[in-house]
Amino acid sequence: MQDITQNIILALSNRADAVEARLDKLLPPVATAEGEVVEAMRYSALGGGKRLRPFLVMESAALFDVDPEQALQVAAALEMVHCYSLVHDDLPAMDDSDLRRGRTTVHKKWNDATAILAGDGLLTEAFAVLASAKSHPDAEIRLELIAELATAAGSAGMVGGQMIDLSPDRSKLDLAGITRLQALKTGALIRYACEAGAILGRAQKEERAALRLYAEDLGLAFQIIDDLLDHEATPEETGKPTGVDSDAGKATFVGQLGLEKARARAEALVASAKSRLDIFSGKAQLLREIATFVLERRS
Ligand code: GRG
Repeated sequence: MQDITQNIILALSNRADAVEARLDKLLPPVATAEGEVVEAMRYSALGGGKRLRPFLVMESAALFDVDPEQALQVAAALEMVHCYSLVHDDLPAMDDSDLRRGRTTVHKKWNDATAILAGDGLLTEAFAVLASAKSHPDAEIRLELIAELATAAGSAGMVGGQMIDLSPDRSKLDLAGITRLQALKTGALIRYACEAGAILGRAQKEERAALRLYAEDLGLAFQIIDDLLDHEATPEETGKPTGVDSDAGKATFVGQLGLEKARARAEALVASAKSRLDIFSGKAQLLREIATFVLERRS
């Protein structure tokens, strides 16, 4: 067991507060008839979540001394895409879940149509947030941020991974198949989070490659821990139903490797993730510590 320091808890909480305030500003309530969908968007985007992806954007950007305001804008856009994916994932046609971040899911609080529209709104408007000059004064950088997020969220990334996850052959996946599915479904946005910092900071090729490798190791470790929590944690801890994947007969890392080996694999991945950051020396300390947090998290 590795120790999570107070330092990382505090840093994560500070960044989360900044993201919350930025999302609140980006998604103001609307008093006219369409205001209901904005309420649903605000409900899903505000007041919850670890804000891990925004943290990764802000800390990878800090490696290159990027203006924190720019990093925050990109972090908020990415969190909007993540929140959209959670709202849609909870729908009856997908995971059919009543609980998310310890609260009633959007389709249960409103209805399916509103949840679909709230997700659509968050996804679409995330790109407007990136297109704003607040993300970066250089339009070429903004274009790269937009293009990379579209790829990470689309069929070559998260949407593709979700499709495989829902396919009838899902239960037959072997370890390589599960690894690929998760690299797309969960890994693509985590990778984007780290590369966004490199894009904002006009990083050297080898610096961006190091962040990509860090993100790939971290994303896989994150997913293995998610599988472990599905077995070991309570809904009170995770804020969502547990035992879901095992009950649905899905092939998971835990199912393939067993609890002990899955844990060992996640530990090895986190150690590898940290070693990818060697070229940044002391500047990457919080990125190393967040990797330990991912390993030890209970939610
Ligand atoms: C609907 C296109 C579409 C995709 C859905 C991300 C996703 C794909 C589904 C979420 C389901 C799930 C439990 C995935 C496992 C890993 C994961 C992404 C967990 C949720 O992310 P956290 O733990 O959540 O970072 P918080 O609430 O902390 O933001």
